[in-house]
Order: sequence, then structure tokens, then C-alpha cells
Amino acid sequence: MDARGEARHKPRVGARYPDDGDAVARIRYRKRDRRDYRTRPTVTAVIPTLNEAENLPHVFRHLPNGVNELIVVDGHSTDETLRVTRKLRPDARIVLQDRRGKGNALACGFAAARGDIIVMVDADGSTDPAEIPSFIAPLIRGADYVKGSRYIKGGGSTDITHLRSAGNRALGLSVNLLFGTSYTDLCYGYNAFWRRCLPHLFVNCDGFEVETVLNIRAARAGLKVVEVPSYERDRIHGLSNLNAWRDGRRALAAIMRERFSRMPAPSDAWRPQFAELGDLHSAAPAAAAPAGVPALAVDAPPVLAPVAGAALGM
Ligand SMILES: Nc1nc2c(ncn2[C@@H]2O[C@H](COP(=O)(O)OP(=O)(O)OP(=O)(O)O)[C@@H](O)[C@H]2O)c(=O)[nH]1
Ligand SMILES: [Mg+2]
Repeated sequence: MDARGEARHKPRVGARYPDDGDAVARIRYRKRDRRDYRTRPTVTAVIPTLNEAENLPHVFRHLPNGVNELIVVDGHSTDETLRVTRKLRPDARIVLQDRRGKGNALACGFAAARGDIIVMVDADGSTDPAEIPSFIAPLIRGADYVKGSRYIKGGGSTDITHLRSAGNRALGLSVNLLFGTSYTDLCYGYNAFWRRCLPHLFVNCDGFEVETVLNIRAARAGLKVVEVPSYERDRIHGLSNLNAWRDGRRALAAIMRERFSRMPAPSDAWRPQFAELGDLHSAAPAAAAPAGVPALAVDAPPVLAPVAGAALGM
């Protein structure tokens, strides 16, 4: 027990904090948040978008204040996604992915991120940005990588179909057997981790298998992984980009690849050459914003200033 009477958990891979994600833990986090404000780490939310203009207002509205940097990674949307982003969140950084697929989009967003902590949030309204604090709390307490789970107490989904749920469970079981993890939800896109873990996660896949790869790499690298409950809602507007059979096969192939290949040595070699839309605060009216042409900066070196004082010492 520490000075505040909180139990100190020693998470193992796939373990979860018994008290994270519930109301008590959130309140405790908020109190601690206020007290430790000066040493709080900075948080970057990475949101991949492919034609999500109608859903973004909902997602932006529910982002908590503690998010210091917002990165929208667009995959060549043909709707108003970029214009809506500029209008509603002129402070957001808009990154244009260099290839196709959600995996490549996340890799570009991760490479652009400057916060101490990165949290991945979908743009279709199915992952609730208001849950972000319950992902951050275990990281502050010592976890390296926090994964959302729809299958533990407090989690759930109105979005997942029986077919996808069965596939997810089968793939998850395989991963648990092959990699000694005890994950309850493998293919879920709501995760958060310290940016310093990126060389280990080595995000070099392009498609929807990205969550599977991230979860396996976290385990193979020996990161402290914690699960927190998460509730997934239906996509608000538009159609899913995921195809259960095609993407299930991709995830299975990724599992096999991870099992029979050597783990990439931790490095920055995975970093894609993303492009970033230029000065979002420029005089150019939003209506005149091009739908996809970057005016551009490549890669993102400067470090984001912490909210106040020094970033949390790790
Ligand atoms: N930038 C980018 N984003 C993508 C791409 N494919 C999917 N996304 C985004 O990734 C998120 C998840 O994609 P969805 O199509 O909702 O897939 P899903 O959530 O796995 O499946 P559903 O449960 O059916 O919604 C959404 O925010 C998409 O806009 C892509 O190729 N590029
Ligand atoms: Mg979705």
C-alpha cells in the first residue's frame, strides 16, 4: 500500500487493475490529477479518419480537456472530413497517411505525435473519448500499455456482430496460447501507451491487423500491459471499412508471422514518411481548404511542452 492507501499492483502481461475503469478509480484519478497537475504527462489523441465528417462533431465534443494534442490522420477521405476538422478543431494537426489502411494511418499518427502518452480513438463514434482518463490512469501508475476490453466487467459493445465476436475470441485465444498472454479482447482499436514504447511496438503493418500486431508486440517486448473496460457503441453514420473475413485472415496471418519470425529490434525504422497539412491558423478560409493537398511538413521533431512544469519522470 502506498501513502494514499492505494494498493500497488504489479501488472503482468494481460493483467488488469481490478479497480481501473470503475467510477471510484476515475474519481480517484481526477483528485490525483488535480494534485499532480504540475507533473502530469502530456497526452496525444490519434484519430484515423476515412470519410468520417458526419461523426467527427460527436467525437470532438466528447474529447476530455486533458488531451494536449489532437492528431487526425486522414486516409484520402472524399467527404468533408478535413474541412470539418479544421472548422471544429483548428488546433488539430492533420496528418495525411503515405499509404492506405488503418494500420498505416495509425503509424503516421504515432510518428507525428509529440505527447508523452498516445491514445488511439476511432472517428466513427464507437469508442467513447470520455473514457480516455481510465486509460491514462494505469499508465501513470506504472503500466506501459493499456488496452481496452469489451469483455471484462464494465465493458461491452452494441456494435460487434456474432461473427466478429467469435472471430475475435478465436484469434484472442490463439494469441494467448502462443504468446502466454491473458488478453480478453484482441481486436479492439482503443488502446493507450507511453510514446517511448514506439520503438518496441514497431508499427509496420498497414491494415486492420494493426491492433493484433500492437498487442502481440507489447507482450513480446515484455511491456507491462493492463486491460481496462471499454464500452463500444454503434458507428453513428456511414459504413464500416472492416470486412470480417478479409481482415480476420489478415489478423491470423499477422499472428503466424509474429509467432514464427523474430521480433524487430527496437528502432525508429518503422516510421513512415507522413505529410502534414500546413498552417491551420492561416488566413485561408475553411471553405477554400483543399480536400487533400498537403502544404507540408514531413515528420515531427519538436517536443510538445507539458501542460505545466516538467513531464512525469519515468
Ligand atoms: N486514415 C484512415 N483511417 C481509416 C482507414 N480505415 C479505417 N479507418 C478509420 O479507422 C477507424 C475504425 O474503422 P471502422 O471502419 O469503423 O472499422 P471498425 O471500427 O474496426 O469496424 P466497425 O465495428 O464495423 O465500425 C475509423 O475511424 C475509420 O475512419 C484507413 O484506411 N485510413
Ligand atoms: Mg468502427
